[in-house]
Amino acid sequence: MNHAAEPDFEFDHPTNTVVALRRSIANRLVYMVGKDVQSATQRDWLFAIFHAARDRVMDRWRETRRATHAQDLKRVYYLSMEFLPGRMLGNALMAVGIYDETRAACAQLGADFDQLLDLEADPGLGNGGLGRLAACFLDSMATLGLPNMGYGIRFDYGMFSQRILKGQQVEEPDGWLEAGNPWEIMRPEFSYSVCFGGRLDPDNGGVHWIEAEEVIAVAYDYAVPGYELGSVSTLRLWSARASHAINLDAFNKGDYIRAMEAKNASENVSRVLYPDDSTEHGRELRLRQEYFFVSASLQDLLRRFLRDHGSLDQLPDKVAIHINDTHPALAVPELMRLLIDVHRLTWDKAWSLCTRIFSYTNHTLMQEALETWSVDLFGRVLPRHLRIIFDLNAHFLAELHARFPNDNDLLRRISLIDENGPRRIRMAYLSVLASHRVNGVSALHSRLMVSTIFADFAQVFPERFCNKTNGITPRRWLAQANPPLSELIDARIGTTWRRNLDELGALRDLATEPEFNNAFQLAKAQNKRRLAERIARETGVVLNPESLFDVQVKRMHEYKRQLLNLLHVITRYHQILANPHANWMPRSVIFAGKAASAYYMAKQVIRLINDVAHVVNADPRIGEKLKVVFVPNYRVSLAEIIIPAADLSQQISTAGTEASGTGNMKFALNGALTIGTWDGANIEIAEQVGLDNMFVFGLRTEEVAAVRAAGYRPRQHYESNYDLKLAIDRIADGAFSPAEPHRYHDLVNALLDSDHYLLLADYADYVAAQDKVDALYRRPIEWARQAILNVAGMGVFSSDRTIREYAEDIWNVKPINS
Ligand code: 26V
Repeated sequence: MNHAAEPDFEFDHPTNTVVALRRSIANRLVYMVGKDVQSATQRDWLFAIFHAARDRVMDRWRETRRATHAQDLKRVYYLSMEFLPGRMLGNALMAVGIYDETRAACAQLGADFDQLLDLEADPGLGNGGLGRLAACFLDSMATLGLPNMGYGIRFDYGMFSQRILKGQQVEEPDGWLEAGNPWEIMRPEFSYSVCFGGRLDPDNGGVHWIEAEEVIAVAYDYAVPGYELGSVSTLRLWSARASHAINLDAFNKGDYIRAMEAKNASENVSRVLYPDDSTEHGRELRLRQEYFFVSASLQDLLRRFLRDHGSLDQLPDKVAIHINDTHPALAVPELMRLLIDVHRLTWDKAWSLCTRIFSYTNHTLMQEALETWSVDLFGRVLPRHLRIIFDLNAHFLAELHARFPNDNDLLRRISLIDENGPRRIRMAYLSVLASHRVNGVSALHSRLMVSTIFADFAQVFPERFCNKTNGITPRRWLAQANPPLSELIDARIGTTWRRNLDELGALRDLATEPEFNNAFQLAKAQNKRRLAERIARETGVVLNPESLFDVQVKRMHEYKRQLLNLLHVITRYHQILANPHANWMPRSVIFAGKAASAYYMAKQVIRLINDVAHVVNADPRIGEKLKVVFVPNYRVSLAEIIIPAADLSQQISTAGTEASGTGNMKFALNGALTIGTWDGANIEIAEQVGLDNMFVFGLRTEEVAAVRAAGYRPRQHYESNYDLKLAIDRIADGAFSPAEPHRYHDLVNALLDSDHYLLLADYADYVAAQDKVDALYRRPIEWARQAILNVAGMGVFSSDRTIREYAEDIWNVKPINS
């Protein structure tokens, strides 16, 4: 029934005054939550405010959908296994422009607004940079008014929450939905059947998929409000429900409990996020998750398209599908299946549509992180898709053979099926083959991409490959996370930098103006006090807010070299002990990050950081000259507190390994100086802010390759560098683990025998760069000047710039005309 057509269907559009907000919150508390001022818990208040805020997004949400439909605009569908949107309430209130008004309304109602904001669960539906990038992109697409929808999985349990027990990481489940979620809207009318297993029917040419198990995907929608409600996008997450067909059989036989077990098993598909940012080979549930959300998303977008358009010919004019890393690459065979088996298109027609619709972003060059699936497993779970991939490969290799008749090795190398050993499907190759554009995420990464993992494809399809340097949303990462600095900037250059970040360039002229320079230092000091209080509360470690805050926060990975940072910490400790009365610049070294639960080396590094922190922080000879702390459970909401408080940003991956990094951008935007290698987007940051305003050190990509080619011997560095040898010897002899002296035996041996990421080769230059950091920090005005120049140079790293480039060069989509 279409209520909107009925003459008496009237409703009140909410207004945004403090009085109106106060009434809305009270109404929502009474009529939605079912409480009143006397009985309301903190959570009740939070929900009431949430609903009042959502009411103010609804009109624009409906209007966005109506206008996209009425203008028949091309849409982007952003397929991603991971989204890390962060808390939604503060962001929504700022997008609507009622943050201060809502705080005032709460004060009048006697509710503590700031405390309530901190109560919201932080949706951890991702591992790290890749998921957070997807969230920044949705924010930018909404702000720019680009018609789009994000598709992903509504995991019941997101990224594990991390506790530190006796110095070690302990993982605990993150039941972020357990207390209910006031922002999501269940849309059971959008439910789709997704099938697994079964077999192909030989009687029907072997292409009919029969006897499969069925799971139902149910849509849950999240409004993504753009800044000043530019438009409101939708993030649609799929949750698995058992199909009734499964249960009925057992139920009818009287076995209710068995029926319920089957129900649970099939709903497991959306139960939990894989907490590995590496690919887990051969994990069937992961394959099912990928197919589950891709199939539901494609059925949903085809339904929407066919509702509005007669013929599938127009599909590429109205639909762009983006594959965020290879996790959604099953979209390729799934779209082929839907077009051929369901919509009865010919193979050639279907393939020609696919290659105009798909685009793909590669996010890592690490061999071990490139997704492949065993042909055996794949064939058991998705027999029809395996057949499609084989047929695709046959077509592709036949064409190639015609183009390069004498190069049989090329065919072997480039095949979608890796035949070295038990056969595996190469998902990255499948993604490249189907996409009209393939991009890397920084200039260096994109260059390396076409010279290494996709070198053969770059020969065959040179026009497909391009670069789209990552970006971050200034709304969350400056306006929301850093009120003191935002207010300062607003007062001097106005407020429109939030949607045009290049305006920060105007701060260059203020860098040496004493009043601004000083106010900038005060803003940083305020953020440092806020962080110090938080760290004291959570860990008991008391930091001096006047010390240099030296920060490395990111996933724990050997290639990110948290251990190199720690080697410098140990060296500094020894140097202070050797020379206690020298004029040391006090430093607080802050770490945070999760290790994949099965990643032994990464977990050892966490433990060593905590052991070193324990020894250093308790040493009375050190006092405030050096403090070390590991802050547990790094996540978006913690990043929003840590990043604005940093003086120094550590971006120290081995050159050629960090595809881009986005934390590096967040720190610089918040006025930290970077100590970093010539890697990922660090290089482009240096180009924008100037090499003089950054501490660059270490081997470059080509030098890393040369050192390895010449037969790298880490022991040479160990033996010839006194400080380095001392640091490693102390780890090895149990100085930081006296109860268990050999605790770090494996770590030390890995360093001395192989040191795959060249920590020892970069150590001396890193320590020298750290000495320059101290020297500059002794000159606070000069330090602040350089930090301001960093902020001023960050315009290009707005995700708005990134998304405009995707829209023009990849998706060919235009904004809503409003
Ligand atoms: C996984 C693994 C697993 C095995 C060991 C090495 C390794 C390295 C990276 C990964 C992550 C794969 C995908 C990913 O999250 N990439 C990240 O994407 C960000 C957004 O583009 C980018 O800023 C990060 O540099 C990149 O690591």
